[in-house]
This record gives sequence, structure tokens and C-alpha cells, in this order.
Amino acid sequence: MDLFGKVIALGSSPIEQSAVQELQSSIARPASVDSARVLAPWHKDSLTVVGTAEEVRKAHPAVPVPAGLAPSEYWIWDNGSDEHRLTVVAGGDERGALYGAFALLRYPLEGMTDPPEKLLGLHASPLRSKPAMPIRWVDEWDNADGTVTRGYDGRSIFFEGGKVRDDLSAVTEYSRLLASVGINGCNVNNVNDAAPFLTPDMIKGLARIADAMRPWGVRLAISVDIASPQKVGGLKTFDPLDPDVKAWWAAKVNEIYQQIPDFAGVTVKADSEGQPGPASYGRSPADAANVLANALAPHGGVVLYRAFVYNNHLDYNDLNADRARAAYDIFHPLDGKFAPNVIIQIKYGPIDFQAEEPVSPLFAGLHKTGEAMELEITQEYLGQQRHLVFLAPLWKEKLDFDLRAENRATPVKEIIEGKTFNRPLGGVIGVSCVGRDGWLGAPLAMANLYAFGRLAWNPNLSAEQIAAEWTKQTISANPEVVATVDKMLMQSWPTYVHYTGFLGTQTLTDITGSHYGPNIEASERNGWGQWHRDDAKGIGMDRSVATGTGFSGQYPPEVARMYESQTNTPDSLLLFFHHVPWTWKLHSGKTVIQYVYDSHYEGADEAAQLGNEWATLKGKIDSQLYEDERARLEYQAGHAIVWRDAIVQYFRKETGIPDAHGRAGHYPGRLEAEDARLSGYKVSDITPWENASGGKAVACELNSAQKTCTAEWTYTGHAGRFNIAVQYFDLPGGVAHFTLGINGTGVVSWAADARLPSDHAGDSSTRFTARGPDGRGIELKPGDVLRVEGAPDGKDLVALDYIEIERAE
Ligand code: GCW
Repeated sequence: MDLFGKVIALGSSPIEQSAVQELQSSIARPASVDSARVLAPWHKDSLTVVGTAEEVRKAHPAVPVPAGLAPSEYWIWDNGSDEHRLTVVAGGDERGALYGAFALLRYPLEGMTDPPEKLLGLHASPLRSKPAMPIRWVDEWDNADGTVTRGYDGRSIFFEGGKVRDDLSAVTEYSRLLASVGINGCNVNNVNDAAPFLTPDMIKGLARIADAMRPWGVRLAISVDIASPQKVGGLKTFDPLDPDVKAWWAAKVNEIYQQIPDFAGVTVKADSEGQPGPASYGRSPADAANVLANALAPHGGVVLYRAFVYNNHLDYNDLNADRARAAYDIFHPLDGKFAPNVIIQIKYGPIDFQAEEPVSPLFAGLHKTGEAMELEITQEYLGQQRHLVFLAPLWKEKLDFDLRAENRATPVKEIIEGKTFNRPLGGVIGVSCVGRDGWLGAPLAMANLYAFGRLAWNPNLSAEQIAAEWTKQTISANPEVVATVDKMLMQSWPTYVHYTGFLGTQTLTDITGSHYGPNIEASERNGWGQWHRDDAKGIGMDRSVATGTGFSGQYPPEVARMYESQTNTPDSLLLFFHHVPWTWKLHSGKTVIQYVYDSHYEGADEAAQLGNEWATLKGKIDSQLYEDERARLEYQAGHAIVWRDAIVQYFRKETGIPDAHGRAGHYPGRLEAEDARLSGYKVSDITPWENASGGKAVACELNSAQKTCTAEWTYTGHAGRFNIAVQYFDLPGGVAHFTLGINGTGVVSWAADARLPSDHAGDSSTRFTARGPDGRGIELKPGDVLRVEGAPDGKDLVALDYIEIERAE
């Protein structure tokens, strides 16, 4: 059955063919049953045409296509006839027609109501929309060897073994995904180590990637290493002002355009985290950006120069040192010095994609330069797709933030749209880092890629609306399902913030390693500048002008005044801007330390609640998706407890201030592995200590006669039904097996086969909860012997932290 009747393209471009293909295959989509219900009258003897406005005017002169459709804009109309329905998808250009086709597919689902007839109004009210900003790109951090930096789902879809892959079918599929939400550019390689991408062979390969993307209106961009003239070209220098260097770049760019005529441009990370840059020659970022911009300008290409430039060897003992200042200090003085086709790509916050940080003041600091906001779709600091975190609410907070530049309303979204300071070029970039095992590695994480595209198209959409659109198209249009999934998505970011960093300390993860589990001291006493400066008396970075680093003075006056004062700074950012005693009273009336306890207990409960919400969907959605996400949420709830306990026990020890509600440091029902009767297991100290309950754990050290290690405890509590949680470390390098037994009989066995980022305790700590065969708990009485038996495998030493006995509800 065709939803749209006969579908034809009016032009011959591959982009229009893609649009036709999408409309024709729409019935195969998961939500198509609902679409069919809504669109049923259309498929009788109807015709759908796709083309540019000009093509439509020529082929169907009676159709009232509006004049002046902008590039990428679409207009969708029908002739109102049930018998001979003509539907027109017209674009300001071919891309517009393609985006229109996807919008038409979304149309019945976007605002689906009961009865659905309400929506059938394309004749009276055609759909018309255009993107808010011209640059809507994803950046991938793929390396030539096929790895993906900060990617969490397998190897590169583009590269392998130093070359472009032969099979680029995944690139086609990815481009299709991108086009479906209006993304028009894709930078395919990591900003670090970009030199290998400018060799003649690689450029040939890149041209094949561009060919795969082109039918979907996605233009290829690459990251370049500013030292390429030397590294690739063999010149003695890469000084951007050297005439040979300029000539080298011009020739290289010509070589690229000969093979990729619609090449979008380049992204640059320079003088940052070990990457070479113009500073080596005393030149500025403007000097470096402009040499590339001049080479690209004749071809219509752009330079995305990243403002992520900072010194990662700061002196921790210098109370004035502040990484947050770097971007503004470096780029604000250069405003007006950049070529017109240079866009400064600014991470949303002044540090680095943290779960909570203020918006970068640099957005208000460039009035004569194009600006793009860099977001991160891959959840590097936000749970790496192993935790459910829907990012649209975080992004919206940044996009909607009113910086009050020139003391007027200047929301960040309007700055990057180019409206505020009248800049023709601007946009938003999402660091995506997809991999070939399944894009982002978790089905619900795809909502973030979707949300990114939708916000790039229209930053005024609400996070709730985007969540609902995505759920309807991807999971089910059943209103009950939509309401539940949306509630979960909307709650997920605040939940993650509640059990990780707090009040603007940033994520408090292992910042020099995996960026995944808790590691509070990892941010301190090193040159990286992600400090939170805690001690027994207080916590927070003083970034005020009066007594601190002066960072708050980089904001326009009204915002600067807010952040300058401890009392006016919102609680959520207090410790980003101020150093306060642990007993400082927040606006809520709570002390900082009590907030730490409360928010972490609440956060872990909220994480568990996500799982409970999902459980209500059983039988209402695809069963494989149900089970997959159920297991993920169970893992997340366990890891949220690891986070909670790490933060709570660390700061309780440091401050010596008890939890007013008596939870911190008291774990009723918890039996530590180090206190068990052990056979084969040896006790060891864990680093950092807060990553294990009581700072210790046990790992299996087998002698030759043994195959397994065991830990035993005698139960001394009341008789009743209980859930028994086993907290263990699922180490990489083997699949170990555990068995939980009672009085010598095995109750349940499971494999430690999770894919987790590292063998660090906080990264690998995992919880398995036994709930009994009927899910109603396990019977226990005083004197019962509980036993965990672990069979190690390879490097997985069945390491164990504790068991916890919780009354079954
Ligand atoms: O967040 C950090 C990442 C680096 C990354 C860098 C950047 C590509 O940990 O892996 O490098 O940001 O944005 O340049």
C-alpha cells in the first residue's frame, strides 16, 4: 500500500530521488500503522510530486507555490480533492524538497490527536518551514585507523586501517538519518591527529564518502591539522603567514574541490590539548583561520575554527588561573579580524561538555564574527549511552539563555542564528561519534541525534515536543507509551545531574581517563583546570571579579552582576562561580553539604524510578526494545548507587558533617565482601577509595586446585522476603560467572558480560539484583548462609564489593 499514491520527482537530481524513495517506502516505518490511519484517504488514486518551486511552477502552473522560498525551505500543499488528490512537496531548492518529504512523513505524527481528521488540512494550511541557521553539521571524531574517539558503539563507518572503507553503505544510511532532520553537513574525522586526511589517496577516499552523502543533501567537511604544510607537504614551516604555506593550502584546497565540488569546509583544533597551532609562530587564531578561509572562499567553503583553545598545564596553586576564561580571553580581542567565511565554533559551556556548566560568555563576545554552538550528541561526560540522558533540555537551557548583550534581549539561539549581530553565517554543530554496531549504542540515545537536528532547524521547539515527536515516530504513537517515554526522557538529565556532580562542580568524573564513573580528585591538583577546590571547610571556584579569577566579568553587565554575587547566582551554578563553606545556605534553605546528601539519594531513587516507568510499557511496545532498555535501566540504577555512594562517602569523610537524615555512611542490609568468610578471594584497597563501599573490595586469586572463589555471610536479620543485590566489578578481558546461593543451594547465576569503559572500580562497578523466581523476593531467616561464588575468566577476577539485602515490596 502506498501512503502517498504515486510519487514522482519533477527533476532528475539524486536528492529528489531520495525524497521519492522515502515517501514510497514510508509504509515500512514502525509508526506507519498510525500514519495509514491518518492518511488513509490519500492513497486512492492520488499523486504526490516532489520538486523545486521552479519545477513545480513549470509542471503544475495552477499550484499556488509561494514566491521566494529560501534554500532548504519547503512548502507542502494538496489540492483538497479526495478523488484525485495532488500533493505537492516543493523546495526552495532540491534539499528543501527532501526536507519537505521528511516533514510530510512526520506530519501526521507531530501533533497526532484523536480524531486524527483535525490534521488533514494541507490544502487550507500548507506546511511551510525553513531552517533557522545555515550551518547544521555533525562532527565525527573518527580516526584513520577505524577507532572513534569518544564513540561508544563500535568502529568507524568511514575508515579502517588508515583508509576509507570499501563498503560505505552505512554512510548512506547515516546520511539518510541526518537528512531526515535537516542536517546538511558532516565532518568525518577527529580534530586530533587530522594530518593523515590530506594525502592524495585519502582525498580520493573522501570523495567516495562525499558521493555517498550527496543524495541526502549532506556535504562533507573534514578536520585539518594546522601543521599539515609541514607534516604532509614537507615544507619547513607551517607559519600561516608564510607565502609557501599559503600557497600550499590554496593548492590543497583546489585538489579537494576538484574531486569534491560541494566540499563544505574544514574544522580546526589548534593550540589545544597538544595540537599544533599558530602560537608556535607567535601568530593568532585569526591568522591561521584566515589562511584557510582565503583558500576556501573561491569555492564557497567555510572554516569552523574551534574556540576550545586553552592551556592544559595551568598551575593549581594559582588562585587566579582559570581555564574557563581562556576562550573569551583569546577570541574576544580578535573580533573583526576573521575573514567572512570563518565561523568560531564554541562549546556550549566554558569548560567541556559538562553535565552542568554556564553558557560560554564568548557567544556575547563576538559581534563581527560568525558563531556556531558546539553540542555533544555522544554522551562523553553524561553516561556514555549506558545511562539514559536525553540532552534536549540541557541544550535548550543553553540555546534559550539570554546573555543580555548590549543590555537587550539576546538569547544565545538568536546569536548563533546570526540575527543578533547580523551575521550571515552561523549555526550549531553536534559531536556525534556514531559507530557501525548501531550508531550511538543505545536505542533511546537516538532521541539525542533527532533532537539535535530538530533544534538546529528550529531552536524554538520545546524539548517536550521533540521528545514526543521522536517517540511517536520511533517507538509507538500509543498515547500512554508516548506519555511514559516522554516523562522518562524529560527527567533523565536532571536525574543524572542529581547523582553525579552538584551545584556546578561539573561532572566529578575521572577527567584524565574514561570520563565515565566517579573520581572526585581526578579534577583537582593537575593542569587541566576542571577544578572544584574542595577541602574540609568549603568547596567551589571563586570566579568573581571582586575576589576571584574574574571570569564572571566576561559576561555582559546584567549577567555578570548575577554571577558576581553569591546570593544571586542560581544554586545550580553556585560552586562554578563561588567558593563557599559547606554550611552555606542555598536558596532552598538547605546547606550545601545537606544538598549533596539529599540530591544523591534522590538521584539514585529517580534512576530506579526510570526503570519502574519503563516496566509499565511491557507488552505495549516491541518486545526486543523493551527488554534491551529494561536491562540498560537496571544497570543504570545500579551505577547511580555507585555514584551516590562515592560522592556521599567522600564528602562526608572530608567534611565530618553528618547527614541530617542519617543515610550517609549507614547502609542497612549491606554486607561487605571484605567482612565475609572468604575462600580464594583476597581483600584489596580500591583507588580511588570512594569507588568501593568502605574503600575495599575482594578479587579472586585462585590456587591451582580451585576453579571458583567464594564469599559467605550468615544472615542475622528478620525473617521475610528480600531482594538480594550483588555489587561487583565487571572487569574487561573476560566473561566471569557468578552464582548466588543460600544454604548451599544455587539461587541464580549470571554472566559478567557488560561492555564498560575501563577496569577502574568506578567504571566497572555493576549491580545484579536477585528477586526470586516469581519476582517477589527470596525467603530468608536468621542463620541462613548467603554465598557468592565467582568463576573468573581471563582478566575478569569476579571482584566483589558487597551484597545488599533489601525487603521485597
Ligand atoms: O572533551 C574533550 C575530549 C577529547 C576531545 C576534546 C575536544 C577530540 O575528551 O577527546 O578531543 O574534548 O573537544 O577537542
